[in-house]
Amino acid sequence: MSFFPDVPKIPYEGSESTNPLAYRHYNPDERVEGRSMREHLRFAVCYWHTFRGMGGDPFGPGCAVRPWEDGTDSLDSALRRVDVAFEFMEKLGVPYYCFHDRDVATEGKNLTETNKNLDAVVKKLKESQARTGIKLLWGTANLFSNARFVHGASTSCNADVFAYSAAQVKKALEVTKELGGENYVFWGGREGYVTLWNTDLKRELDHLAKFLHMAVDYKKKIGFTGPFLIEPKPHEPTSHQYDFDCANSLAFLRGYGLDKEFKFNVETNHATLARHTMGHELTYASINGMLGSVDANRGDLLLGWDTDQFPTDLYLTAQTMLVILGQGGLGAGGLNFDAKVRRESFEPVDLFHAHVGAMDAFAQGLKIAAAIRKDGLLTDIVSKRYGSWDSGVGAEIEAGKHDFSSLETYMLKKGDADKNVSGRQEMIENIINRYIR
Ligand code: XLS
Ligand code: NI
Ligand code: NI
Repeated sequence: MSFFPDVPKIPYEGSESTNPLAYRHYNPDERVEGRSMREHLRFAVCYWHTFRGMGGDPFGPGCAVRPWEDGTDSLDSALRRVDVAFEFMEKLGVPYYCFHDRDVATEGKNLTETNKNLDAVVKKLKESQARTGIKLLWGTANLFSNARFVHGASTSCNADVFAYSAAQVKKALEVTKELGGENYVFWGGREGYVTLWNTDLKRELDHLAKFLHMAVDYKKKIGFTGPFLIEPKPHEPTSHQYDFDCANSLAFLRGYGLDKEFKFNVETNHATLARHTMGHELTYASINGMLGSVDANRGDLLLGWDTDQFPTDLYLTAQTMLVILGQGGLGAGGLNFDAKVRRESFEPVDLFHAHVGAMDAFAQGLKIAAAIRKDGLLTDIVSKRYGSWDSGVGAEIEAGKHDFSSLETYMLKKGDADKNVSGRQEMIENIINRYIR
């Protein structure tokens, strides 16, 4: 039985194609900088938006047409969704997927029953992976939807909720390992606060760190070898989320002795919610050796929330791929489309249009980034801009040969600093435009 009878396997047809359900740039075996596009991009479909999203918003319930849904949250429908998901991913030709425990299986009336439901679906996921070759990029636990997490999970004022969360993440880790998941993600969810008047900030941060230390201990105990990834987000649903952005999260991890055990999963829309560009967040993570994976989406700059749109902007994808190529790839990480079709795009085929366009935008971004790197123009401009540090007093400062007194002597003798040169921003932007095609 087919759930998408009208959609064939998406072919690669080249840049001249006008077929909306064909790749114009994503040619998995095509080599760029000595590696296939498949290896560079490591695309993942996210289970929660693509197979659980119905298009609801604060003003109305979901109205997506999903003929395979029977309106229940039964185990039967969870198992049917696995078939939907794998048909979709096979047709797309995507190598990975990501999930939260509660996306794939429904909660039971207690933790024992909930774990049993999860095991039943995991069995089917495992079989489907073996049959199709599609793999799990990362797993995670939903510690935010159920009412018990109203005050947070590991940062809840209710110690029992901390305990429940520990049990849930323990299970999610086991399941991720069972499915050969290549990473495990921690997104803060409700780990933050809405008002400081009722919040013991220090105690909550201590608890968050304690929880992450326990997760690291358990990871080692069961021999899960994939990276642990923190996914920063500044707010939503809380007013202030503890993993605010990469810089803030790195300070937290270092402060609690956790920085060697974690990297980041950087999400575009979270970067912009923190009033950073994605380029900033990626670069900050990368220069600190912390860039592990990417939640590839985009926000709507006119709206102030996590709209999770599919990425189609070539400046964004090119800049993202520049940082990724610059650090020699994402290792075990990948590009996860943490993105949802608009409420107005309610037909099943829209799920294909969304992914095909986003994959193509990244494939094109990869080619653009590789062309920029090959010419070396941009790196030349930047290294020339810092040329004063390559010799003379600059090189001496970098080598630790100066202090305030010696620099005063130097400048008193010289009288004034050398003249500055232009930053040439407009010229550089024009150069970048030459590559965007
Ligand atoms: C929410 C997050 C979430 C994580 C996984 O804003 O992006 O979807 O990626 O928990
Ligand atoms: Ni995300
Ligand atoms: Ni998000």
